[in-house]
Amino acid sequence: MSNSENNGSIETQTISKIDTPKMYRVLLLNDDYTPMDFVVLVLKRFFGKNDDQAHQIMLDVHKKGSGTAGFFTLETAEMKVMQSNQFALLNQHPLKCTLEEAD
Ligand code: TYC
Repeated sequence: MSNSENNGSIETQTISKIDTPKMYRVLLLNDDYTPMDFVVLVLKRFFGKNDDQAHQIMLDVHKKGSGTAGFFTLETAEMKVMQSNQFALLNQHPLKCTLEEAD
């Protein structure tokens, strides 16, 4: 039953599991060798960040060891991880991207 067809006055707030797919956090991991500008480029190219956002996230990862590039459904998260890791490999940087289930 949808929220609006409960033939009554009280609007229920039931949201089915089908409507709320699990979300996944895509993480960037720090390392000592990948140039900062390359990390910024990855965030802009694959995660749709602007220059300021990308710099902020990169610095956060640099200081804390890891940081969030974005939240996506599993298919999209897996694709972003693959693209980022492949791009890093191609450019011979050790940058690693991974994903985890978000809560
Ligand atoms: N720590 C790297 C450096 O000092 C920069 C860096 C930031 C690398 C974020 C990876 O995910 C990363 N050049």
